[in-house]
Amino acid sequence: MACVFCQIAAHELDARIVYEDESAVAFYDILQAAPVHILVIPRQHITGPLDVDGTQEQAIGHLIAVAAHIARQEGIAESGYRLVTNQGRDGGQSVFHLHVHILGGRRMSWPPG
Ligand code: DGP
Repeated sequence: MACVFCQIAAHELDARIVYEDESAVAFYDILQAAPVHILVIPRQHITGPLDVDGTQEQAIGHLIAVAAHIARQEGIAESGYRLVTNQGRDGGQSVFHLHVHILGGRRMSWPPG
């Protein structure tokens, strides 16, 4: 079966998409861990941060820029937000298509659990 995030990017699976361009898509996480919890993904299927190579650096940097755009759009730029990318079992990764979580709308604690 195709990757669930590839399916969302292709509009084959429903999601609350808040941003998209030629290389990135952003949509609300189905498990809301904060009042604003949005995932930014590259359209290209990359399994996780461990699989990023030199040719993809610009696309990965773009995800951070998209996150800043979305933070302004969603009204959390001033209050602040957290970006999280999980890798593998100990990182807590559950979907194996690279994604950046944008978490905001409440004060985040540190260290994360
Ligand atoms: P991670 O654990 O870092 O791999 O985060 C994956 C996130 O993806 C998790 O918070 C739940 C979310 N997720 C999983 N399946 C779907 C889905 O079908 N739609 C949406 N919107 N989010 C999903």
